[in-house]
Amino acid sequence: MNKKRFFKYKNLSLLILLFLTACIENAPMDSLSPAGPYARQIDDLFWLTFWIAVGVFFIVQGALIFSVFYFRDMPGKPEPKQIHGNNILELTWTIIPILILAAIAVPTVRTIFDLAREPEGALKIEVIGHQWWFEYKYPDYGITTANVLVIPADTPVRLEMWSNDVLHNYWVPKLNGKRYLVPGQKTYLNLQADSPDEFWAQCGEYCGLSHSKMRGRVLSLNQKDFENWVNNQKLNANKDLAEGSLAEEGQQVYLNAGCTQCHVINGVWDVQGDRIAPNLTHFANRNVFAGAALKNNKENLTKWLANPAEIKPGTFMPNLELTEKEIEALIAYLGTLK
Ligand code: HEC
Ligand SMILES: [Cu+2]
Repeated sequence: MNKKRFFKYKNLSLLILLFLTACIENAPMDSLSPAGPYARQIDDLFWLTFWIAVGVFFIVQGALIFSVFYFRDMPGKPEPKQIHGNNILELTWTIIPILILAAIAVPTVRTIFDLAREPEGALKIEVIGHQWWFEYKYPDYGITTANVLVIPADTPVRLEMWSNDVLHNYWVPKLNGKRYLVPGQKTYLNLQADSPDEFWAQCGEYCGLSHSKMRGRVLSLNQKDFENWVNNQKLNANKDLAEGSLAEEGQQVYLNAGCTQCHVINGVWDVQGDRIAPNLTHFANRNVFAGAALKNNKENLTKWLANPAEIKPGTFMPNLELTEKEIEALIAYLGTLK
């Protein structure tokens, strides 16, 4: 095969590969497999519109192909009758699309209003966007957490959202559409998951260097597990670590290396008011960190504490020039924050 042809085929196969990625099963960001009533409402509307569009496509293309063949020029065939300026035809193909659009508008507007309404008996959770992670507050329980939004399954949740810095956008494809997080203004979004499961979230608005790493998880738990989770989150962090243990050493590093300037661990370093970094009180309970860009394990934490900006360019967590030993101790300490 000559070089030029090879590249042509390579591009084509890349394109096909790209299309095939859309067919992955159980893709976590698939908005076509809704897992709750709000996402399902959107999905229903999508399919209704889609099938109407498919109908229009085949009728229009059919008429086009028919005309091309039926009226094609042939020896001895007279010119077909010209219909330019035919009032009845012009009116027909203007009125039919108007009727189709009007028919689609009714369920569309109804869905928009349905999705915006505050559901009865909803759990209220605040979502605050930061460059580049999501913070969650439960005003009814006095809980502050980050990255993993924990909700009760089969229960409506009302998110009240804003941004701490620039525009962000909260998107959990399997649970609802996108909604902006705006500095100085509140926006609202309803979520509900049918059953206990884990969902992926992503910031949907370009918000700076590490926008692509501003992700999240939504964990829906059954009622009992959710209550246990709430009760555990309300507790302060355990302060009584075994004397001389690596974790205790890590706590000392935490208190002395400047971490407390930005982070809060309830009961260990209580500060009133907001901090610019994720609350770490129950850090070990979360399976991801740094805007869900990383799985919460020793290897990733080592990389993160050694040089955060290498993982998330532009991050506001500085490189604190920690020694290997300090990092090891810190990780042991973070592991006690259940
Ligand atoms: C100047 C502020 C600042 C200081 C000081 C700081 N951090 Fe951070 N830290 C942040 C910010 C901001 C994030 C969130 C970064 C992101 O996800 O983009 C973060 C994230 C983290 C995370 C991940 C938390 C999560 O749930 O995503 C851990 C763990 C962490 N920091 C530990 C530490 C430790 C330990 C120290 C002290 C050695 C420290 N940080 C010092 C600002 C700071
Ligand atoms: Cu963002």
